[in-house]
Amino acid sequence: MATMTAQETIDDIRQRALAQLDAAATLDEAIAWEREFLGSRGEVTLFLRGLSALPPEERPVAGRGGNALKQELGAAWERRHAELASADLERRLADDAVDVTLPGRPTDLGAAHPVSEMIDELSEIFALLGFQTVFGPEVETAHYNFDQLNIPSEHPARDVWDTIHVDLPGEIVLRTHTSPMQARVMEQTEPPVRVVVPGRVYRYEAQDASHEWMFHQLEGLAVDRNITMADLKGTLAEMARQLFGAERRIRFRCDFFPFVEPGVDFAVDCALCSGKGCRVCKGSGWLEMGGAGMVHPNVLRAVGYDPEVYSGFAFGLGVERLVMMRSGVDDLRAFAGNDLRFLRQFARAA
Ligand code: YSA
Repeated sequence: MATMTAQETIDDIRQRALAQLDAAATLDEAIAWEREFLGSRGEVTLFLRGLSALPPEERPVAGRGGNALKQELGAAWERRHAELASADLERRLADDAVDVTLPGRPTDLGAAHPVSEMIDELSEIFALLGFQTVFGPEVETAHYNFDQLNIPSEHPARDVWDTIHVDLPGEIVLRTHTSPMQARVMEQTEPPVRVVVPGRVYRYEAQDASHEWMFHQLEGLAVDRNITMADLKGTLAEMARQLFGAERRIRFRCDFFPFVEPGVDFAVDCALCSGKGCRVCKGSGWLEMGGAGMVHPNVLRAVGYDPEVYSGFAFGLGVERLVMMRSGVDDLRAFAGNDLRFLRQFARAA
């Protein structure tokens, strides 16, 4: 085959290059085309590099023609590349388009734990009765957990509390009740005092349908001149009326706590069996909600209050038990059991 002249070579490259560029359907193909013809080892580049090997009389024409071809193909590539890039963008926009008219996907919403909800509700009820909500430490000294509550170290009542001790210098415990906050609050406040103290408490205790080793209490304390047992009964009766409704029965019976005189236990009739007797109320028809009483003069004296001038009442309610009686939960262990099926029943609709 006869060798082509420089002009023929240029025409041949132009023809193939333009046809191939026309046929490039994607950006990738256009980029490969540019490498093939205009890249550092592309056909046009190699042609221009080979000019020195041509006979001298052909060089000027071949040089001009080659450079013109390079510019022409470069411009053609810019156009085609822009066309394909814009088509590519259109396609991606169409593919990724969001249909804003579609209904949204529902999100899993969290909800407050039923015990937290009960604490909030109790705080509101007691706020309307003039009580302020305060919080105290869960890791507590034996001084506040026992001594300030008229339970000295040799007192037999100290054994009752199934205490979990913390391995720290001094006698440090996980508080067994919220009552240590009584002394902490009174030490910081002049009477009158009216506080409620919700929070976790811990006891080394066997678990059953109405007992956990970690549970919540809500302590109440009111100290002023002329506070009587009638104030205590009226306050707890009003709380029960607001929580459970007027038809539920409540009961006060004598009980002993070293930090009250006299002391009572406070119960409501069992919601699970309507007072007939079941495993939760242990057949009695009543479930104890808390202990209460008139603050012992020794407790008032220990914080510098004069028991001849001031008197007060206090109570400690079991929060899980209040939820059980209100919502018909028959096993207290469910509250810390982490079963979402149980917890979801309490989630309010958003
Ligand atoms: C008594 C007199 C006062 O002036 C002030 C407070 C008190 C209450 C006292 N500090 C106390 O802790 N009494 S208690 O041991 O009887 O517990 C109070 C309530 O906590 C119980 O009535 C019960 O509702 C709940 N409770 C007790 N042990 C529990 C429990 N709830 C779940 N699991 C346990 N293991």
